Amino acid sequence: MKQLESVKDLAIFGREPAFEKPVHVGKPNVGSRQQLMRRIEDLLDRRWLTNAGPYVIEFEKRLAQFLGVKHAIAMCNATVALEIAIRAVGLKGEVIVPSFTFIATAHALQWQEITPVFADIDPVTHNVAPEAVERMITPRTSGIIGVHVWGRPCAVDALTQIARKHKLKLLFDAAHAMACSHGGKMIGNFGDAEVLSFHATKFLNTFEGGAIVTNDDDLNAKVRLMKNFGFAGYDNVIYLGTNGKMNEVSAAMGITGLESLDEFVAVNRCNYDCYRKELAGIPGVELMQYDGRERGNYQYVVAEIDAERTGISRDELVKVLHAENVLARRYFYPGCHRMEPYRSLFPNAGVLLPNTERVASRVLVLPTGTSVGENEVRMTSRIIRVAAGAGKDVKVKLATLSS
Ligand code: T4K
Repeated sequence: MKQLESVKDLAIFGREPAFEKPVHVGKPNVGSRQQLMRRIEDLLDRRWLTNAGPYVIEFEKRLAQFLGVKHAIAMCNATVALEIAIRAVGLKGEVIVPSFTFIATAHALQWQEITPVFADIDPVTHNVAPEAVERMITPRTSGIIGVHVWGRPCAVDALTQIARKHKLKLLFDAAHAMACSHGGKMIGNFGDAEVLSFHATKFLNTFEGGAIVTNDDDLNAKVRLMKNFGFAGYDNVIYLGTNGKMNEVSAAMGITGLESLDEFVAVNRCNYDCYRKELAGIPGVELMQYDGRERGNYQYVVAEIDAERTGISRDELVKVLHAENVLARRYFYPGCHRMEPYRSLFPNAGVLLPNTERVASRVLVLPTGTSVGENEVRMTSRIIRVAAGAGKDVKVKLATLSS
């Protein structure tokens, strides 16, 4: 392991980087290779590769069982799943969403010419603030999409009440929240429907994939039609649909991953606890907390950097980490409202989003997952401690490097 005693040992001062190869946020969790390969051989032998094959059916069944939800509909990715869920529940006009989310949440609406109206977040939970949501309701509002950012449940109960009171549809973007609970109940059981992502970087992955989960029988039937072009049988299309199907290789990966969920959580939890210990007491570096009373997947290790106390900004710290080959990320910088087409459509949106802007400028997502171990966590933490402890020197050095 690289010796890192003082600021001069950092790679930005010309020393060798801490890691030869990049250490990523979001390196995929992979379950038993043997089981996966056996399943892939099996599906090749069967020559049934997609279109509601046996593995997709099994994956949906196991997923629904795991979440304690009536229906799980596997999809090609969470963005298409969101688009389908939005259409299936009949959203139109305006829909209230946080801006502090991955761009897909907003795009899934705008793609269908529905206006995403951005509501501000709670600065502590990073999730959309119910009072901000209520303030944004207009006669054109048809629904709310809450996002369980970092897998921490958003204000599910308050949002449910607001939706009931104003007769609005309620969806949850649960892309981060596979295997997480709220009030002891698994995420997946709330609102009209919830959408999970199984993208490669997610806690459970199917290479690319997603699912709509719901307890509503009618919605289930509608979504199943919609994700398969509206086919109700051979030669019989009874609805407007698209292609949202999951393929068999993805489902095989999903089933295999489901069998290793406990192991994934254990590794993530261990990394998180190690970061907690290693980052403790650094002024201006605050690690996000998980509620120990709920189930969590610990897939995101999120630090907030207070530039006034560390002497360097989050962005400067990112440069220091990248020079060491630690590819920490600035999710969800700069916020959807500062990306196109929203930046042009709503140039002044930021005025109503002060917490979003502040959090987006401070958040740093650190590497974890099953390909990250104690060495990477301890070294990453050490780099942060050394850099934050000598903020002024780092700032000056970075300025000379960029001039
Ligand atoms: N809603 C929310 C709240 C979401 O966060 C997302 C996706 C969605 C909806 C939409 O879900 P999907 O339609 O994708 O199912 C990544 C993911 O691509 C994206 O799925 C995810 N959120 C978002 C938070 O992160 P990028 O632009 O950061 O991806 P990229 O390619 O930079 O990868 C991230 C890191 O992971 C890199 O450091 C490299 C590493 N990586 C990535 C892949 C794909 C690997 O090590 N191996 C890999 O195979 O968006």
